[in-house]
Amino acid sequence: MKKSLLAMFILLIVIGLTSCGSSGPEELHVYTWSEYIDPEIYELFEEETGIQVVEDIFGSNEDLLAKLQGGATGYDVIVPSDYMVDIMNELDMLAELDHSRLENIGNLDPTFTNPPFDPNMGHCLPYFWGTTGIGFNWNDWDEAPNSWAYLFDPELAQNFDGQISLLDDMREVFGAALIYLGYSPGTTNEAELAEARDLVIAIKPYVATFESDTYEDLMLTGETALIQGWSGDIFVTQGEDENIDYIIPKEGAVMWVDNLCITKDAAEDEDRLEAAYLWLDFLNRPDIAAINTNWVWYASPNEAAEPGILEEILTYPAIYPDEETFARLQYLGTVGDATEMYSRMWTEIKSE
Ligand code: N2P
Repeated sequence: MKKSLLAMFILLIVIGLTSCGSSGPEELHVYTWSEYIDPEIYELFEEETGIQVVEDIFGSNEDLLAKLQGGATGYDVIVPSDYMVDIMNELDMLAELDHSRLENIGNLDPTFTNPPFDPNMGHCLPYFWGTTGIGFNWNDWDEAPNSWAYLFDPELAQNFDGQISLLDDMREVFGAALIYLGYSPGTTNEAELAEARDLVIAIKPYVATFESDTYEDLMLTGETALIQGWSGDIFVTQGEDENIDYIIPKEGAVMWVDNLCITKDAAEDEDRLEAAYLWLDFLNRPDIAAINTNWVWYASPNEAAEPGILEEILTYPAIYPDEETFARLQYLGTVGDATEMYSRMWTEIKSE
């Protein structure tokens, strides 16, 4: 009798321990851009999976890279842009994607499923894409400011003395200045880059701030009036003040694709990896991708989500550019060793 009681007791302990070990992931840590997801999606995901998403924010691809290279562990899913995926792949920082764990992968538009920076989505899934242009307020204009000259020509920029903001993003600021000068936004030519640097230094007296996270709020409060910014951020602001608008200047602009990637770090732990796959697949469910697009106002690479996306988003030429505009868009591209030159000249701008 005593023995069987003991056996039963041991059995109960064993059952208890096993069920504890297989309780699955409870948290998922994402490292992403500000205001880049409808917060409701975190709740829906938790309701369905029991996994709580913990979000941390970065302001530029370079900040993301520096944080990870500085030894930060614990991030499961990160959201680098095109050229940064390239860099991170080179540095072997991203887990390989097992497509068989992603039921919804077929919802993606084939235009985005074999990007040059990550052939056949070997490591990442496209999340959103958009452009980097000019935000302005119709109160100040009869015709939209359709040239980077309004920001980069000192004569014109001084009209907005103290009301200009530029992104706190080395590649984006150089990218816009280089496009204005007629060069490639991914130049590795020192003289061209120096010219772009001098251009930014010349207008710096009129720049209120270099900001990437809350810059659109400054536009709403009227602190800034002419800004370099990301399409969706500015369109969301327009919802609160209809005089705010966004334009892709005639010289052209940067286009980017941001991507959902699982870190190598997360791949070492099956619980974390499982949570990351569930998250990537959840975001690619057509209903969820549509909710998200309708909140962020960026273009979605999820084709199956289209029926759920607001008509005004799908037909907005600055979100889904027409062919003529598309032809003026350029990726930043990787610059290899020239990154150091960019960093040095960026510091020169900042410390001027
Ligand atoms: C969202 C920022 C979009 C990221 N606030 C641009 N790569």
